Amino acid sequence: ERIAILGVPTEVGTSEPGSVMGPAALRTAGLVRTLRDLGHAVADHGDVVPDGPADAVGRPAVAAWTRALARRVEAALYAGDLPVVLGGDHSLSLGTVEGAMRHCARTGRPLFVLWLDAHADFNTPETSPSGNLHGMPLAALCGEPGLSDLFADPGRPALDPTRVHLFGLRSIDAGERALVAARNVEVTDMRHIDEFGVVAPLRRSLERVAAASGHLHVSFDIDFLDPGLAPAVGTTVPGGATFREAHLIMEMLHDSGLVGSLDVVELNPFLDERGRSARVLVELVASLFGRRILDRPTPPIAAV
Ligand code: DIR
Ligand code: MN
Ligand code: MN
Ligand code: MN
Repeated sequence: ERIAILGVPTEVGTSEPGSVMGPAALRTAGLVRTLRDLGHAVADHGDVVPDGPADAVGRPAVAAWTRALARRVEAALYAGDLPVVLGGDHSLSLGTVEGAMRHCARTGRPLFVLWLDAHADFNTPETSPSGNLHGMPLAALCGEPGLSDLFADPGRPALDPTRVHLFGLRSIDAGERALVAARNVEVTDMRHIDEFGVVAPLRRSLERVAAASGHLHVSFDIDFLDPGLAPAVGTTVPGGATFREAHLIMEMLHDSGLVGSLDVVELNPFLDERGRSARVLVELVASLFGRRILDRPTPPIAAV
């Protein structure tokens, strides 16, 4: 695999400072070296520079990152690279997904999004209790009103919410709960994982992507993981995924061969314990890119 690393040191979408250091911490924890050791051709393209004034705040600042990142992601995909975007708060996924959508519009492949997160990130300015834009990217991407100024192209087509899979959900605000249901977003919440495990819901999703020859974008918010495992995030929620659950998800994603782009977001190294969370993320990304315990033939999706 040819992998293009893009750092996005932004925290303009959140009120808790520190995730601006996320890309540096992931590099320090050995992400690039680890992927190279797995045999991939990895190019670290450094950090993206926002397309606008460096001291912008609020929505214009988010839009400046979206414009810059969408261009870089689209270019990487066009070049045949698999972009791995290091955050930075989750508002950056506006840019990754806008870039991936432009690429998919060219190739004719449908875009599917797997959103690994404790939260739904489906608030609008009307429903958001915090006003933080990292709680709104999916609503914006799916075309909810009042958010089009965050994109490079305000007239862009919306992401199909029925091709979005929220996975690991355990904190949702009242307004966004109603919206997620009304838009038919696919949801695997923590209770479902407790009852049935991660394999059944993920396999169903992967089969759907495979049947449609889709591009799968994976957006990995570190708060998907249990805070005991990965404490370095501003909005921890108890009862998250274990290492074993997350590890199995990553291995299934690798075996599927369907992942076309990846975000790793919301790592806040200022809240970490001696790099522990950053190292856990590197381990999990390594599994997504083919690290395995024993060599075995890649099982077909249906047999995973
Ligand atoms: C909350 C928290 N739903 C909000 N969202 C977070 O502010 O909209 N998303 N932390 O990752
Ligand atoms: Mn979250
Ligand atoms: Mn967040
Ligand atoms: Mn999130």
